[in-house]
Amino acid sequence: MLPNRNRSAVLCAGLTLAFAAAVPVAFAAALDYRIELVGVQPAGPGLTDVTVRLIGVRDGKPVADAVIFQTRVDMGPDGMPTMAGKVTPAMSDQPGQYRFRAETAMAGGWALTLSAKVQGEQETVRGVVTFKATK
Ligand SMILES: [Cu+2]
Repeated sequence: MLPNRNRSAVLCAGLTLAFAAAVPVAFAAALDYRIELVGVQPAGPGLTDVTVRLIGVRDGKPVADAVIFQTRVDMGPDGMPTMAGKVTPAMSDQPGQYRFRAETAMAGGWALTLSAKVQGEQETVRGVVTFKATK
């Protein structure tokens, strides 16, 4: 049996190790994925279909089955960050690709911001793609 003093030293070392291991993993997750623009398609007056792809940076492979739980579209790229529209998820036929119908009331530069949960990763993956709406 260890004397009391040594015992707490061992406990401390254990905690430090746990933190050292946890922090790099948490930061690695968000950096390991990237959200890229695949295509932009006008979908009627004031509507634009935007397709993005989620890829693993290390292997360059598309990541399917991610849960995109937060979306925002606004005209930040054209200096109007408060001008926002509704974003509705749409069906995508390609694994690793995610499609959205965005309300784009004005022609010009828009930004689509996404937050995603990837299976098996604790950290939220966030990404922004910019695109031009024609109307
Ligand atoms: Cu605007």
